[in-house]
Amino acid sequence: MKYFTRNYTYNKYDYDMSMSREELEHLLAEKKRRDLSYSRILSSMCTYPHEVAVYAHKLFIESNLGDSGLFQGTKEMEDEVIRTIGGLLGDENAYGYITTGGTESNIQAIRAVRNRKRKEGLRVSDMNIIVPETAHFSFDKIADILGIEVRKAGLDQQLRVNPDSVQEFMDDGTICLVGIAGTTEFGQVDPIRELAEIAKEKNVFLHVDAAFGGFVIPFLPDRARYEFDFSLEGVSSISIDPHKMGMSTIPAGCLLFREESYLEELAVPTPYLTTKEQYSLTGTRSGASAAATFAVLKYLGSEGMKSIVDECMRLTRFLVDGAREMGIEPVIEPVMNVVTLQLGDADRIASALRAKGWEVSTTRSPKSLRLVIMPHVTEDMLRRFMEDLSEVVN
Ligand code: 0PR
Repeated sequence: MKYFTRNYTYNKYDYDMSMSREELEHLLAEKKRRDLSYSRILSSMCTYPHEVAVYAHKLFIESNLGDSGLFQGTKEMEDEVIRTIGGLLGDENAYGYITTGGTESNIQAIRAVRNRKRKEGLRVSDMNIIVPETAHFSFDKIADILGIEVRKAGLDQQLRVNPDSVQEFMDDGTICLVGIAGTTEFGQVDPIRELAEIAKEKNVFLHVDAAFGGFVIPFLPDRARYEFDFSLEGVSSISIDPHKMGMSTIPAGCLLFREESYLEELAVPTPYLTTKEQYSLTGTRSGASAAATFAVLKYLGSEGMKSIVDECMRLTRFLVDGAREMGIEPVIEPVMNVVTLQLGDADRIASALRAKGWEVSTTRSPKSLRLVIMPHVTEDMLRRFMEDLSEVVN
């Protein structure tokens, strides 16, 4: 609009004046330069989405699964994604939907059990769930939002939840146990089989948080060592995130229940929409990331996913071997592509590495330097990283 551009003075917070397309692109490019590039990031559980994910995302950019009757093609893709991921996790007849990520999936899983137990007559204020000490902070949000107590069970030497500690915390108010397949800080897998047995015996719901590990464990050569999915009878629900190791676009999580009735616990009537009820936490919901997830699964197939995990694991070992040559041991032998290095002064080393341009993180207990070897990490990147690491530790 000429009228505005004539008197235009650049003020980033002034929304009364419009900007020319050229000025806008310039401003966006400037902002983009302020973002970090993944080529220096060793702390994130996200990565560049796969190229086919970006293509599908753009193609379905306006699609809204919140009113899925309007977007039947997208809905078909979501249904197929649920079947495919269910199949990957030992039950292609699992029920669920594509969430915004691990946080929503965890909230919704616990909300479904809470609703069921409330119907059965238990008071919410008397309910508790038991999570490992290593649980993601989404469980602190759950305590707050759902108003139930979250108890944190202790760990064994390998930083897996200790089933005895879980049992000690259980009482008549325990509505759910949580196990983690791929802990945020250490990439460790809890003894899900043992938790599943306790859950079955005590008739308690078991939720498995596989937000990170769900797209890793099924593709590991020694996957049989890490039973975590619906093939264990006691497992009731699983969260698994396409926007982490699934290489989809953000936001894409996935929540699956073994029994449809738990999904129904989440339903609210939606009188003026094309569908009768809705079970997602958000109303309007990205169809684009559902399409992106569909695209990655179709295009890569399990062979393609396996080769991505293989490469991440090769680089994980490359990093651990390099660290050992410097006399640094990992906290646990990595199960998946998360490396934690024992360093007395991990915080100082992390800031020295940041000063050299590396984004790294540290763990709380035990304190260590934490590196996530996502698909954007290359051997060359790790060589340069290790040179800098050896400088800062010496
Ligand atoms: N469950 C587990 C085991 C997780 O690791 C995470 C996130 C969640 C649930 C929650 O998932 P959403 O963040 O999708 O809701 N773990 C990382 C974290 O919060 C995610 C992350 C991603 C961290 C990118 C840093 C980063 O740059 O620590």
